[in-house]
Amino acid sequence: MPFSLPPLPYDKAALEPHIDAATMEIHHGKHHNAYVTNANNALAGTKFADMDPVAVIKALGEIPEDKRGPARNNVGGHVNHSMFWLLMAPAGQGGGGEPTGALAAAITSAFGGFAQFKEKFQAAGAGRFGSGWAWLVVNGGKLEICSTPNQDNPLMGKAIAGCEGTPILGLDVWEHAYYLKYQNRRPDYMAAWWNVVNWAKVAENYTKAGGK
Ligand code: MN3
Repeated sequence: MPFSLPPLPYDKAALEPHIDAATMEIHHGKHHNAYVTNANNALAGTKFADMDPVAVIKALGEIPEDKRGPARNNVGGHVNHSMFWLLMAPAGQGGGGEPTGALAAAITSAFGGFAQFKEKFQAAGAGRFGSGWAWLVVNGGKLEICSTPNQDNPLMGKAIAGCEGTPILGLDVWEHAYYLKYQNRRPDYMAAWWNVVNWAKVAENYTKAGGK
């Protein structure tokens, strides 16, 4: 099966006013869709075309050199965005609030508290020059914050992405994720985004990633 665009798990207007409907429509229907199309074109005729996209980005080194760059950008973009949509939910209906249980305890242990965690995570996003992502990862069972350029993902490994681990939360800080509503104000977008973070999904990711 070639890569395919997953449907949004909510209406494109469901994250208003924090993330506007026009941004969601273009981000999902145009940007994410283009990563899917380009990923399929890049890997057509190779064994990687039918693999799980997460497995592909973990095995970039095995991809023929002429296809590796397009795979890194486009399969990376597909994986990152497929995760991103699931990490959000309408405010007050699964979105926003604070983590609970083991994840909350791990965040307090690693960063000193939820407020300190948010501050550090936003700093990672604000400090990413140009386009990229901020991540909360489980690395060796412990929580860490990092950022990657472009469509790199920590699963690509430290040598490629500059950080490593299993991402459990990710924030897209490409201008296409916020420019229509927030223009150049990336910090305002990041601050509003907490209102739609789906902490139940992050907790599920934390458990699957072997967080302890
Ligand atoms: Mn994006």
